[in-house]
Amino acid sequence: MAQYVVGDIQGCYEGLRRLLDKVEFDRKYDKLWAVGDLVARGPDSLKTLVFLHGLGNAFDTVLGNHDLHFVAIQAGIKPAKRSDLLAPLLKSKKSDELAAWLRSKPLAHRLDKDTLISHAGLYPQWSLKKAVKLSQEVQQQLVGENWLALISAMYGNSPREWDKTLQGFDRYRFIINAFTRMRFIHNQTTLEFETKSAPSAGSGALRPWFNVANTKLKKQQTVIFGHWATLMGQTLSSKFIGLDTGYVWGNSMTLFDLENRKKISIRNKG
Ligand SMILES: [Mn+2]
Repeated sequence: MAQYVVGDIQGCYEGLRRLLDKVEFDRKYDKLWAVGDLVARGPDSLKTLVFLHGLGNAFDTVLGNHDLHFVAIQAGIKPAKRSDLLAPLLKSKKSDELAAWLRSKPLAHRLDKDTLISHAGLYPQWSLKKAVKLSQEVQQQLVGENWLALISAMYGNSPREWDKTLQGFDRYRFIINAFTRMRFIHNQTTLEFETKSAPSAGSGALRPWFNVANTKLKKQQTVIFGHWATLMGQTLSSKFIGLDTGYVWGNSMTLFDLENRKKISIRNKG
């Protein structure tokens, strides 16, 4: 039985299938996790979701910003952007069921004692245990009767700093932003959403989240994440495993084999 984590798929069904074929993925024996952003920007979001949903227990995912945004569009809270290429998914009869399925997923998940996956990474003040607890707080809301209010309230950049006394939508918005949109951190604690480029230096006031010291993270622990295509998986640390290698932008899609800790990629032949 092999266990894999795949990077951002973003509706690139054909690439996903080629990557799974390359490792001879067998849904009877193997398990696939995704780091989120299953949909949007690529050509086949509907086919991708139908396929992944159809894998049943052989597949699971954490939520990415594009997955949550699809849930918001599907619920009528946000208008669809043409560049997201979501029209066939939104028109499909399966759209309700697929959105509800995504909504039931966590923001962060511990694959084992020492391995966390989330879409954007781990906020430097949180332990793996804390991350899962905060993810569960939001997940409870997303499957509860007030989910629509939360989906409406999740947009926005503030608060930018974690404070354990945060409550209600401010608390949930920070947790969602940290797990799905984080890249750079300003002055050790402040989420910065404006910069999307790759980090040019690991010092100064603006650092990638994984270059901010996390005293709660144990030596043997690793964080697997996606979201940051311009990184191309380069964190310069074996503790932080970046899997978004920008297939949707013409680069490659990457799968991480949890057993041998190796990355396998395929190129977008565009
Ligand atoms: Mn993303």
